[in-house]
Amino acid sequence: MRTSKLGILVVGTFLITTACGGGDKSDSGAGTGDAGADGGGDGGGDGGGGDDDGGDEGEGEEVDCGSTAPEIIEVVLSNDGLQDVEGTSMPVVVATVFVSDADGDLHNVTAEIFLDDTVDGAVDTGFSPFLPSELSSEEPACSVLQAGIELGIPLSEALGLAYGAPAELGFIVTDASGLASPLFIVETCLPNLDGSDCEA
Ligand SMILES: [Ca+2]
Repeated sequence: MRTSKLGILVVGTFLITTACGGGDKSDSGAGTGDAGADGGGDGGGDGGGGDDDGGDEGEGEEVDCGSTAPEIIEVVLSNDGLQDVEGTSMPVVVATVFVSDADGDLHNVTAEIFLDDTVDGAVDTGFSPFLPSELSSEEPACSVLQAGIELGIPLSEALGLAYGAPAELGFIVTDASGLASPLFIVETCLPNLDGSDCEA
């Protein structure tokens, strides 16, 4: 799968994660959030290495949080100027992706980014020069209803981009159970090759 990618790595980090529904920090009377009662998610075996359930290498604990797909609420782009990416200087755009998911399984997410230089409200998701970015939060499984994810998008010259020209970026976030959000498209103008802002 995905062998045709150039394999540009997008560096992603969780900026914020919000548990306990309700958006802002209102006084959450119910649910103090210490997850005491959710039925043995992590199997309790703290006595030395009893890994007897074959083959799960830690990553990808199968926890069933629900079956809602995430939704991207907003994407904010900013020009990060010229950055050194694996030894090569190139313009980097930072995308901050705000996503929400009613079943709380944004504790592990995968973000995909697509790029299209035809500004027409559609972005082809059949190909991306960027590798999907997998992110894990520190929060307990099923507790992350909203997250802000920061993605550094390296605009390598090898991509043959039209620098300083209008473009569309498409984003898809996939939750811990593998459910993908609808494509979210942002119209932008790529920075110039020297990292300065597009003037269009
Ligand atoms: Ca979900």
